[in-house]
Amino acid sequence: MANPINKELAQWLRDRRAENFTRDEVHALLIEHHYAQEDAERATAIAFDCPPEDLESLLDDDFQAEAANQTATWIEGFEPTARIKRAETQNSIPLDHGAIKVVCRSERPYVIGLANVLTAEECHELIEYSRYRISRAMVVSPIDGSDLVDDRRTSELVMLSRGESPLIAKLDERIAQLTGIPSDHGEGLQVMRYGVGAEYAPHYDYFAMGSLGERRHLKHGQRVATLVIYLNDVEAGGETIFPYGDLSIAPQTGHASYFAYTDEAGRCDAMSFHGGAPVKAGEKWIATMWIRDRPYVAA
Ligand SMILES: O=C(O)CCC(=O)C(=O)O
Repeated sequence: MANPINKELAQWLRDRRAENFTRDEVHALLIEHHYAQEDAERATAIAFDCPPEDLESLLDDDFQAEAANQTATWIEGFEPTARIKRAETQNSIPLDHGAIKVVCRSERPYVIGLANVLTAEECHELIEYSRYRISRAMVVSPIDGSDLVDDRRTSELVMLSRGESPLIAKLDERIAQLTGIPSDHGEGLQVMRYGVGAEYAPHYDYFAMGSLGERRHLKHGQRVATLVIYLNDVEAGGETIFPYGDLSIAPQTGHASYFAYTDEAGRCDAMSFHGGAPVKAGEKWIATMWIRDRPYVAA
């Protein structure tokens, strides 16, 4: 997810608009001031495509203070850190299909590598269930929160509903047992295929309050954790990477990476920045579950 637009930048954009700078001039100035291409495009779009009141809202001190202290809220009884306590002290977690094994742990970013989250048969079944339903993956538009095709996410995917088939219902329940978070906090499994060269460039899974588009998604709750389940072995590439933690996890059938990104106060951890590295040979299938801080009802 995108970085917030701070107050100074919002002010500068508003001033340039008031002085009748063109879109191209604003973009060129941002590049001249060493903004990354993608950030310059987003800022230009906010200045020229959003309703003026959206840009104005970024100038509000209370809003900026809230955005700087990015937090998730949670319902009573819910543990905002979303840590898997058992996986910190045990190497094996017995569940309905056998035992899930812990293969690696990182404290910050908080990542747990797991094996046997799904059996090889379940992985195969999930791929075949999804194969003919996938289409180009999208990202959340930072401008209005809608779905957007973006070169930073070049996989194909299908979004499954919670409990939509006996297999999916079983997996939803297994994930809830593993994480300790009720299955209705899950957004539903997304099954994704990456061909050679496809990737998901590093990003945050939590929503940034300072992003006009992402802010709209926060009314359905903040994301607190992600489970990425690998459904096949990938010949080369396709690791899940955590650039700030200098950590990468190679896909293996039935394995998973679990990462959680909120602390006791619900603050989101920028160290959770992560991505799916380009596939170099073969193809990569994964099933991702994004988990919210409260029961999730799709928009
Ligand atoms: O493809 C991967 O390994 C990572 C997927 C990912 O970043 C996500 O689903 O948020």
